[in-house]
Amino acid sequence: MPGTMTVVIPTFKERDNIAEMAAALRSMYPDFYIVFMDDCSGDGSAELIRGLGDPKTKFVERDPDDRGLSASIFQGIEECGTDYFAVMDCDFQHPVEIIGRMYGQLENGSDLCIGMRTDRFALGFVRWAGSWAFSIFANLYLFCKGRRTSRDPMSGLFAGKCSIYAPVIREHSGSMERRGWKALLDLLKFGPRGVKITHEGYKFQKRARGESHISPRVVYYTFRQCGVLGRGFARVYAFVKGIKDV
Ligand SMILES: Nc1nc2c(ncn2[C@@H]2O[C@H](COP(=O)(O)OP(=O)(O)OP(=O)(O)O)[C@@H](O)[C@H]2O)c(=O)[nH]1
Ligand SMILES: [Mg+2]
Repeated sequence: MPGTMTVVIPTFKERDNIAEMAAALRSMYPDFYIVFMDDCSGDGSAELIRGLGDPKTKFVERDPDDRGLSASIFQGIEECGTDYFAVMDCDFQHPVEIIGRMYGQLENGSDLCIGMRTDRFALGFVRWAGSWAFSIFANLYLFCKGRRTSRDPMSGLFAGKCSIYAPVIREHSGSMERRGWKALLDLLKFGPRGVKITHEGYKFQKRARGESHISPRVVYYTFRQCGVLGRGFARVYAFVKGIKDV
């Protein structure tokens, strides 16, 4: 896949959103590649996408032994083969228009462009507070490690240069939290320090259709990404919530 951008979309049981997402991206970005990285949904999403007959839109059924939201994203970035990648959710919480703005930033010399949520409070107090606290904790960890921080290190919307981040994933895959949800945090943690990072603000929407897959495990895996202290918190959290590490 030469040139331009691949939009990498991790999916799990997104049948109600997936065809509309493919259509929205295609009408706005005729030249971009789209790849849905699916974790054994078995809900008919594959047939919907293959039925479109669009040679630039792929549906990848992932290895059931390597399941995980971050693992799906890492595989998508490693395999896409275009100059740039963008990662976004399939439930329309991320506005499709922002992909073009992030592409513009990469074309203007940015190495990593992070979608920054400007209205996290819209998701309710508990998730706002959790996201805020995790962002501070993660940035402190990145800072202490001498890594680049971000105004939204918990974001699931970001774009970057494959030539920089595909090798980072290849080299550090074994140390990354592949079953976790915060792929960006691992890219900041293991990525080079001297890169140009930019941010694009956006309003976080409510999920369009279908059900959220968020669970206490997200908190557990995110803690595990934040060093010795984070892993300690993860153990306590897992004990309190009765989470067994599988
Ligand atoms: N490949 C893969 N994708 C997943 C997995 N879990 C969730 N996803 C996808 O990741 C994206 C984000 O998941 P959501 O369930 O929307 O989680 P969220 O946006 O953090 O939470 P909400 O705000 O409640 O929607 C969606 O496109 C999901 O389909 C998984 O285990 N594997
Ligand atoms: Mg969502």
